[in-house]
Amino acid sequence: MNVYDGVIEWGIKRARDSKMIALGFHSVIDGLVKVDPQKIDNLDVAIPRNLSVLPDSIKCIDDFWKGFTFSFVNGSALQLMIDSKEVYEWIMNVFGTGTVRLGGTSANMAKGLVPFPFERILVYVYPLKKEIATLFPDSKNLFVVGNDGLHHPKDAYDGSGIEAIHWIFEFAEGQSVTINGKPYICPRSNRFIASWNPVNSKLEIREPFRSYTLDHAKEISHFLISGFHIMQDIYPDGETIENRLEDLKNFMKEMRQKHSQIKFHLEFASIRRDRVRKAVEEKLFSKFDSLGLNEVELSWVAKDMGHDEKDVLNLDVERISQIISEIMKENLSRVHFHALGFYLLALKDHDLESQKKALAFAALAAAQRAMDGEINLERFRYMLDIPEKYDYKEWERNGIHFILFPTKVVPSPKITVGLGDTISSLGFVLG
Ligand code: 8BR
Repeated sequence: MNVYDGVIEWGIKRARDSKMIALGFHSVIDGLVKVDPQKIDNLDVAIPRNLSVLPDSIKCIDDFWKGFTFSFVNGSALQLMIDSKEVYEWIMNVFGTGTVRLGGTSANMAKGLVPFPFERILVYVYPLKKEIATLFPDSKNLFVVGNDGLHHPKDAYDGSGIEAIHWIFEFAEGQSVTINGKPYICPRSNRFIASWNPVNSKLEIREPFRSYTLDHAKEISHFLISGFHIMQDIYPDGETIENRLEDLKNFMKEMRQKHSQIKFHLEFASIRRDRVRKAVEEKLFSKFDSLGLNEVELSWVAKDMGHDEKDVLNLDVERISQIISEIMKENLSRVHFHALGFYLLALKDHDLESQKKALAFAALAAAQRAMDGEINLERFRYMLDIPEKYDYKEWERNGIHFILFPTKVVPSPKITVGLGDTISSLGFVLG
């Protein structure tokens, strides 16, 4: 039997039977800037050739250009946080906001889930200003917590302004910039992301969201948490990443006390700061039920554990499954690894049939979204004709069940941003 048989109808029914799904704590405005090299004068900057010489955040304008030229010259994607208000204001003056669109893991997940008949998708947005609220789709099953209960973001915003923005500087293969008097050609279309988000960098769970979710914990079946990649080692007021994660752990504990069946998923994303990443790995992994990550993210986790990151980047499934088994402690009973062409799912004590179908549904959604740019359930069935490149496999090791699930890959995708969020969120909530 084909692993995709009957999956579309199954997924729709499963979504219909759902309860409330909560998404926190990372919704933001993305500002898309298509870089025009003609407008960039000669840059006087030492081009960082590898990651180790890059600043781990942007503290001055020179750091901004270092990140920019690294991405441009090497053709590799990079995200850096902006730590200085002066740099934020400087970018705003020079580039403006660019074309704004909804971004951030939680908002991306919301966008990917609302087209399906889930009853209620609750998303955390702070600060909820007009600019971000109006970017959310007009879906009847999408909610934020307002001062008097649940509303669509457009019916609940409070004032206007942009307090957080993630700039995405896109450049195309073949573009040229002059650096230290010499021309450099961009080898591969790519992007450099510079994020300004001091209001959310502590991953605070603010009111009224906090009280609402605690009061309604019993109605929430799934809670997906992300936004760790914008956190800091030490904050200006002396608080540390470890203190901040303790606060999150306490919140989760309180939620579990009110609703023991609630399931928490951690979406990893690219956490560049070593101390933040290690704190998430050591303090949080074992407190979550489920974890989602891609090959680059798992390669960092592997490196932190003392393993060779290349095994992961080379998609050595045997090594990847060993590494995943090592992180599955305490609550963590599900790890969903996604790469181009296959997912690897590691499970302890789960209903395998629904987990497999959930992966298939997620794969169809990702392929359709890649092809058309937006989810359209009507077009899922066309994805069924795309042949898979891997063979389905299932095996067990040390009490962990592994599923290597072949996915559908669209030859010339319209978009690839946010696909990981779609894959992880659908796989988790439907599974
Ligand atoms: P991240 O957002 O975490 O990087 O995940 C991206 C995922 O999108 C990949 O792991 C892959 O599964 C999926 N994907 C990409 Br990239 N291109 C795709 C394509 N052309 N068709 C289907 N899925 C794709």
